[in-house]
Amino acid sequence: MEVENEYRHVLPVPMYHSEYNIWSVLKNCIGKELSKITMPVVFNEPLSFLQRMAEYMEYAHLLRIASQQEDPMTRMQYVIGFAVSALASNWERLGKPFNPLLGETYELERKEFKIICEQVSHHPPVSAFHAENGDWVFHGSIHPKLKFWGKSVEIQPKGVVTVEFPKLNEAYTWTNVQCCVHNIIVGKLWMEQVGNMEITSFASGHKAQLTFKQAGGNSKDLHRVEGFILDKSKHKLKFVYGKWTEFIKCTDINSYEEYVRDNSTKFSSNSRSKSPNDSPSHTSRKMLQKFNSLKVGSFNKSNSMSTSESVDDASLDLGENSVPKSESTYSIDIPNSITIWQVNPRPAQSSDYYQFTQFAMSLNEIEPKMQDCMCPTDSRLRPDIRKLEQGDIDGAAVEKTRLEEKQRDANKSRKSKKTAEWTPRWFHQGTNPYTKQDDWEYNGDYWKRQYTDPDIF
Ligand code: CLR
Repeated sequence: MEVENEYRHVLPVPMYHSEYNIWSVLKNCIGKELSKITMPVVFNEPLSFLQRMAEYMEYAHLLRIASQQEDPMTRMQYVIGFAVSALASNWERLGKPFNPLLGETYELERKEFKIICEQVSHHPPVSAFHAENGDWVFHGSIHPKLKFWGKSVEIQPKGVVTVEFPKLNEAYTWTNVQCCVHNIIVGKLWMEQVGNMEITSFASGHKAQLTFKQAGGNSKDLHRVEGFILDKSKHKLKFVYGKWTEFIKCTDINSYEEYVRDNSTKFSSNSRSKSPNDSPSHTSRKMLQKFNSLKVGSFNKSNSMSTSESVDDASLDLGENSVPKSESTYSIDIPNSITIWQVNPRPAQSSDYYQFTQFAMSLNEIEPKMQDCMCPTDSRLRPDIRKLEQGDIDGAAVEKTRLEEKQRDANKSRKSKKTAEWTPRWFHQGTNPYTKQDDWEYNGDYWKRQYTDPDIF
């Protein structure tokens, strides 16, 4: 883990808490492609999406630990830890990062990693990244697709991410789960990560099938993640569980089965439904039946070992526009578990600073050593983000508009001159060798620091 003391602890000034209601903007946008909507800068946080992507790296030490393990299953455990930990900084972060400008870049070099990100396409918005540290490589691209449903916004981070351990000739890939922002019209905004994540190891054939549960009114499931590690013949090897906001643990299948048998009450949907069938032993039996009938080959909804019997009837219980609370009394702690990942606590001042983590606080800092070698397209040099960070909201808005117009003009003149389309400088389009999906490949040149600067700011 980083010695974070070296870096900035807070932003220059606390955030401005606006009274502005997001619905007043979005009600005119139903059905529109959200990436094309200009949102008032008061909804922004002073980071670009490229910087937000670099937040995946906060727990990069897990990749180092993974690369040091002898056994492929243990490596998989730490890769799972890394994949889930990468989402933790999203908790309560409801500010909108700035859309990166075409050609914008962001670099970050720390003890455990260095990463380079580039905005490789504007419409549709695609951000590519490549991180490494000798023993591992982590790369991918993200094309966030926002769907606006009225009461909620659904964000699908399209694109595949890959971890490679070159010395071991091993690669893992997965796709990030959906993110859902609730209470757009009324109530307090809140966010959850939902869906299935399948992490595949191409060398061993191991797979991790994880389910990020929908709170859907059942507060017990809020932020919960659980699933299994399977070998190549779909045999369950380990049970993995936790919350993407807090921790990930791992235990063996026997301990898990025993725990389900002995703790049926914890696994039942609590006292809400009072049907005669809901006696603990009945629930326990049902849970085991369900467990035994799990079809692990195909990855469908019923594949996840639900810790609640029914989410549907539970949803009646929650006030429509409230935020589900995590039940602190409810904790699964299965014997023989090991903790793979544990979240760093948020800094005390976090709520005055866009709910930033300590790591996020440092991302827009221009460190002294960067002064004379920084790439001229680096997000840290964006004047609109800098102004928002300094609390100058009007100034930020002016700069944001200017930059967006400048980008539009550059686009137009490229089109009229019939010069070639924009080509990204550090990535080129290719095919992911493992999944065969479209992907962006790093050309390896960024850190040579020979920058020809397109003037984008
Ligand atoms: C979630 C984790 C994914 C990558 C990813 C892509 C887009 C991000 C999303 C993450 C988090 C939430 C996000 C979103 C873009 C806009 C949205 C930052 C990082 C914010 C909360 C939008 C708020 C405004 C709406 C209410 C209109 O792997």
